[in-house]
Amino acid sequence: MSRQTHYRACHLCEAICGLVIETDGDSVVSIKGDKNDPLSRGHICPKAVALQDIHEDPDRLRAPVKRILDDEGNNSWQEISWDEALDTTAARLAQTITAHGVNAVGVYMGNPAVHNYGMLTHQRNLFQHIRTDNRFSATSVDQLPHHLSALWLFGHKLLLPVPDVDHTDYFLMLGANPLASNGSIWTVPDVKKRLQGVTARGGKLIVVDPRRTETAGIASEHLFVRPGTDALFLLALLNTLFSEDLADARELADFTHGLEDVAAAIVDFTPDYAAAHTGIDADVIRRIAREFAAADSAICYGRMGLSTQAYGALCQWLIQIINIATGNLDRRGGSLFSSPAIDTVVSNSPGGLGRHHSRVRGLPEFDRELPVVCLAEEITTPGEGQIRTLFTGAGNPVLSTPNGRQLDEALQQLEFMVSLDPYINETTRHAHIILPPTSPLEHDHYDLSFHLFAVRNTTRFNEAVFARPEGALHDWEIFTELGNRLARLLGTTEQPAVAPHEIVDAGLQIGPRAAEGLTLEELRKHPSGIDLGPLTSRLPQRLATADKTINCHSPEPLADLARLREAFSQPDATALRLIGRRHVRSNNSWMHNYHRLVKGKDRCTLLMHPQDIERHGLAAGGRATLSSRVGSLEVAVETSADMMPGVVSLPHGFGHNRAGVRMDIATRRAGVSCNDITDDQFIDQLCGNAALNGMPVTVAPA
Ligand SMILES: Nc1nc2c(c(=O)[nH]1)N[C@H]1C(S)=C(S)[C@@H](COP(=O)(O)OP(=O)(O)OC[C@H]3O[C@@H](n4cnc5c(=O)[nH]c(N)nc54)[C@H](O)[C@@H]3O)O[C@H]1N2
Ligand SMILES: Nc1nc2c(c(=O)[nH]1)N[C@H]1C(S)=C(S)[C@@H](COP(=O)(O)OP(=O)(O)OC[C@H]3O[C@@H](n4cnc5c(=O)[nH]c(N)nc54)[C@H](O)[C@@H]3O)O[C@H]1N2
Ligand code: SF4
Ligand SMILES: [Mo]
Repeated sequence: MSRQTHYRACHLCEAICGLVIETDGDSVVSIKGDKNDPLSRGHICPKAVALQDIHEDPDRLRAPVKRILDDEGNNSWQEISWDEALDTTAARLAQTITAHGVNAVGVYMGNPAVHNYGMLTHQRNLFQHIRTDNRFSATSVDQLPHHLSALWLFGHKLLLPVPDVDHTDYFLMLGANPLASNGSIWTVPDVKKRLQGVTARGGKLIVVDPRRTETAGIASEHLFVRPGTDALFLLALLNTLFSEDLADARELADFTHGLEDVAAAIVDFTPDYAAAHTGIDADVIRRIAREFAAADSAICYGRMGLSTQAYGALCQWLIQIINIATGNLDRRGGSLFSSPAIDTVVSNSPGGLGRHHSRVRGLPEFDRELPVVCLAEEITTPGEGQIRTLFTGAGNPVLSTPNGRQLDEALQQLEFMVSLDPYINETTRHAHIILPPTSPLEHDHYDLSFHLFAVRNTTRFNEAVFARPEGALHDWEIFTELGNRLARLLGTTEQPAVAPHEIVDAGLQIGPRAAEGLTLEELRKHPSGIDLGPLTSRLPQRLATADKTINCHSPEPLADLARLREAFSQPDATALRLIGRRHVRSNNSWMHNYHRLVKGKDRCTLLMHPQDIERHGLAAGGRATLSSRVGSLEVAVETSADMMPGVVSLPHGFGHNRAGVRMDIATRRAGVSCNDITDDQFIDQLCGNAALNGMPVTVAPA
């Protein structure tokens, strides 16, 4: 019998659900939830089965390819050997570095890199030989503000408190839709049931969102908010807490200071002022502040809608200040720090802001990465430090970063581009060489990122489901092989090939839970995972600040209040603002090539309130031209009374109709790319993070 049962955590999103995968020879027979996983308890979503589809996808590259011009002058791709691919790439990188310096090499790393532990452990085997200032990643179209608030308040970019949903009495959620996303910076498999648990216990879930989302649909209360005004709402909550003497840091008071400075700095941000701009009634704001303060335990949590907007960093900082000022940080049922088996807080640098700036626009680095909104201009603007050669890994910035068309064009100007990616997509089609890794089922798996943000402490390691095909390389091996070839050309030091699982074994044995006998061998005996218990109070020991205190007087966000005051000194005359949306069957830009996930009705539509449809002379089901400063696109209009009037919603990650994309199913259901009209100049000025939400747009009948 060749039937086998395998255990594997799903790496497709942050929920890291345990799976039971039945195989027969080299085929997948079934993929089901693993009831014995102590974190996910058997939960899965419709994307889990796509692991099979990714593995079997005929469009997935199995060997390196190089781009050549065919007889008609069109691009075509030719399979080449690994030696040729790696030697050519190393030679081109070395040439650029020797002729123009390290900053002439740009690097962009995408989201799946964080879900693939070999990429995390081994990318430095390549990047340590490059050491360019021109590093970029999906962080700056995403969670950068979370890292900043963690750095400012807790002393380390990764010290992100986890909402203790299973024990809370009051959950105030802004700009997050976990029923579609399955949770983010909050590893919370089975989130629907957990959120329903809050209200079933008699607690409250309040959702603040310009769209009545799936999550709002199960909430006790939903509040429409005008996009980009949440900072005023959060400030008004804080203002009420201070002015009504409701602030009480409780157990945190012994090691927390600066709250009085915050109180003094925000006296003018009243509920009435917030109401005028947010669309949320002043009395409602006061009531929520009082309810939040009165609850035994409460959570304030905000995600993409709060971080990728013009005041993202300020919003994320205010959220933590609210949690601190009400003593809900580090409290059961509030937001707590996890106790993972491998502590990436210790193995990562704390992070820093503005230690160098981008060459063209002067935007600040964070954690040695520049905001990706300035990638295109760094490629197209001549001068010393201009990017001439680009490495992309597990990313698709043409679809995922603002003003994607501009980047699409800029990439054509590169002298050399190499992509570590299994697909020829909107971005990698510009590469000269594509290096495809093994499929997810062909490598082992440990989640190095998301246990840190999980609602329960657990740990699990899983072996590969299938043996890798002859000659195929894992992501981490490609990094190491390429890095060593480059080292030989540059005369730098080669790295030994230590496998990622060996690093995990060492991490477990020196980790904070080592006393519990955690070793790789032990984890192998428990392929469904090992339970390490609920979240517990960890302060002040867990703080990474020099004096082990929380100083709420953070200069950067406090200074940013002036920008906020200035922006809202006048009523907003913008008629329409654009926001995004996610769907449970989709995942950013790269999971549209699997029939099971994309079948059914078109999801790349512009949601509009019926009033707005009428006001702009459109028809539901008709087509509209959606425009911004940077361009326009044509899209089908879908009527939705769940939209706040004055706000339209379009998902990102579509637009697969660009020439040369080799993803058969995706191109047949191409959709349009929202980021063709999002603006590389519309950013959170404090940190350079993209403001993907709240962009001013216009619509007209197409
Ligand atoms: N199925 C699926 N799951 C995913 C992903 C996916 O693409 N598909 N992507 C993964 C990734 S990379 C991430 S980062 C997470 C994101 O996880 P979430 O942040 O939970 O997901 P979103 O659906 O983007 O939720 C953002 C919400 O913010 C709202 N919003 C927009 N602008 C504003 C505003 O100005 N104020 C307020 N209050 N709300 C606003 C939107 O309407 C939306 O409901 O999801 C992850 N999980
Ligand atoms: N307008 C708008 N734009 C957004 C967002 C939004 O809400 N609205 N969300 C933003 C967010 S939160 C994020 S995280 C970014 C995502 O932005 P990116 O990370 O740039 O884009 P993805 O769509 O995740 O593309 C992932 C790429 O990785 C490849 N890949 C998948 N698995 C692997 C692997 O194991 N190894 C390797 N080497 N490659 C792999 C895929 O083929 C694909 O090319 O998009 C952002 N863009
Ligand atoms: S919720 Fe996320 S981790 Fe769980 S099965 Fe779905 S995609 Fe995989
Ligand atoms: Mo993300």
